[in-house]
Amino acid sequence: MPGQKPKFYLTTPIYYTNGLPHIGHTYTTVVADVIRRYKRMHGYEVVMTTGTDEHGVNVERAAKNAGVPESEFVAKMAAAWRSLWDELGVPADEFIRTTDLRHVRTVQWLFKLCRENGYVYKGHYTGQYCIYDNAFVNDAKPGDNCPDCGRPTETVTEENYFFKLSAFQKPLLDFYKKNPEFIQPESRKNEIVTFVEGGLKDLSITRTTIRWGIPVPGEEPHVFYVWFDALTAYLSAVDGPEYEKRGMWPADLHLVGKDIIRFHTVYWPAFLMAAMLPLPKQVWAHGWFLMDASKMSKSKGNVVLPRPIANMLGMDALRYFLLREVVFGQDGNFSYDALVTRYNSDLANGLGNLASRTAAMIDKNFGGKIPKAGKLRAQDETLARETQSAIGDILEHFAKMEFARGLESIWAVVSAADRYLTKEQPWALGDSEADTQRKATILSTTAELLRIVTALAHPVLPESTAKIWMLLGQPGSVSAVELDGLRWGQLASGVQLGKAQTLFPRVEKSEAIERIESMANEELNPTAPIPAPVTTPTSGSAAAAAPSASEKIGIEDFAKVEMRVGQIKTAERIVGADKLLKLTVDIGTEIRQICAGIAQFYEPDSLIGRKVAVVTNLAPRKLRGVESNGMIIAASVGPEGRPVLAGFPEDAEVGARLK
Ligand code: ME8
Repeated sequence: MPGQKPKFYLTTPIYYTNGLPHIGHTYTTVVADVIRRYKRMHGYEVVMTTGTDEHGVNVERAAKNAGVPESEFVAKMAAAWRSLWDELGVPADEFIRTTDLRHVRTVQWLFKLCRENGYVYKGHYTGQYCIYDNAFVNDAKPGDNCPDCGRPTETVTEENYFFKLSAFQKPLLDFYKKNPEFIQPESRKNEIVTFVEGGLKDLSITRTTIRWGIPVPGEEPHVFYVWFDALTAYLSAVDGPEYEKRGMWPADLHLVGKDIIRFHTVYWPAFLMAAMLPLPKQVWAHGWFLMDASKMSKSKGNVVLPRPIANMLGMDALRYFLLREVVFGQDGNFSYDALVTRYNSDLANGLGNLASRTAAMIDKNFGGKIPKAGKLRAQDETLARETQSAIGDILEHFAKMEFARGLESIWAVVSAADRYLTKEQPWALGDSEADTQRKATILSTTAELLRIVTALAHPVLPESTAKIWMLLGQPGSVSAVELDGLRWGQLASGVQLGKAQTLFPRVEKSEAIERIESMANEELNPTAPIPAPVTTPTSGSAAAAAPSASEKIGIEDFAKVEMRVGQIKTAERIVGADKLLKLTVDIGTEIRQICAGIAQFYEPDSLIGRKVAVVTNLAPRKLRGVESNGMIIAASVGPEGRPVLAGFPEDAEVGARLK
């Protein structure tokens, strides 16, 4: 239809509900949100889908451990994922749960199409089975033990439905050839082509040993097995069987991590080919964010959570860091140190400073009204020309998913403005007419550059660029700027500046890191009955992250926390962490290393021999790179939260449990 916007449909993976989002999941979702915002500013109608993958044995187990029915367990988890994305400013346009009725219908419909077209048959699946956990153990060989419970597995054969994946070797290879952009980045494409060329085995897509899954209609107790169920969610989210009416399918982009590229570039197109449905246009597999060079996991105590970072530095800072620090497609290491360094240098001292000082000078010299440029000098024209030509380069980098290079180019423009101001020194000019004219030219040139930078950076820094846009008094909303029409010379002059805004307040690095880590510890170990951990700051956003004091818990919850009498054996300061002490503490059965945020209030030597209350069953975590295996209990006293260690006026034996 004439005048109708082109559509763009993109997805993140449908995340598992047996955990909560960490920085890795946040990365994919943030990138999807950035692309969504760019596409909208290019005039597209965009739908972004994310959601939760809720079936299977792991959920069955997790719900059992939590003592609740599966449906209740997944409802809670899905709500937590969804509300975190809302809170972080990356809300789903479509949030699909694999327990949604619309999804169940779509999976059953897709299966029916594949079966009618002759690509599904009944067969027998033989694998290693754990009779204690009631689950097949993937990739196990006869004689292997169950990785979950450690008991021996048995070889079991069950009736399954199979998908004829083997029939799709040639169609898939032809498809990759005809659609060279389908698998990105290029390096991963070779890996997939080699895998498919090696031959494809048929795929078991149902199970009778799993209860918690979508039933195969008329074939109970068969339920669909993980990937046939999960991948179909992308289609369910845009109306499944009625996809043509909605007009969003096929997906233009599936964003995934490199761990699941095979499922998306081999199984998924094969299922769709079998059902004779349109195929997605592109699958982009990015690399891993690693912590200390290894994959994040809760048991290792090295997961990085998004909320504490957003609370401390703002979500824009996290978004900027994730996209700027690592070349999209490659692995990268996450470090709080690098995060705060980038925040201070690029955001606080860079963009934030340019915006505030430009506004302050316009305020002072022109009563807060953006002045009109006078006669241009060569240096003004050069800056204008360079900024204009940077627009095209920056947009091209983003179109090619080269986020780090795109941001680097935007910040090169910011630096050029800084250099220009330093050279032209508008603050050193007087009040004569000629000087005032010159000041007007310099400041309007800088404001115009800032307007362009603000529009270009908006998809990555949505909150702060909206503030800068308002500060510049520009009409409408920055998200409504059409990037294709962005040109030098469109600054609205004569308009009144908006109110001054706090953009990126500079932070002291070690303090910021301590605060983030302390909030993360609270989120990972929400120990409601225990007084605030001694590393908890008392003011601002950290307080907001603390569990509500009015929430009641049962005695069985309290019993989960193991506290013992400990005796401090050694205590020393940690270089680069003003507030932390590294302690070794005898807890009766062993000597533990524990970090405590008490360095500003206790001399290390004064603590030696002291008996303290210790939480001994917390997952280990790292504070400023030092492992901490437990927590010392202290009261948080007074407005500055001075820690006072809990102790024992009567003698208590080391290792005795607190009840
Ligand atoms: O695989 N670095 O769900 P999942 C970067 N339910 N990205 C990371 C990451 C890290 N350290 N950790 C996770 C599943 N991710 C299936 C998907 S889709 C039909 C079904 C991101 O919860 C990355 O996008 O294990 C990865 O592919 C995804 O989370 C895995 O999420």
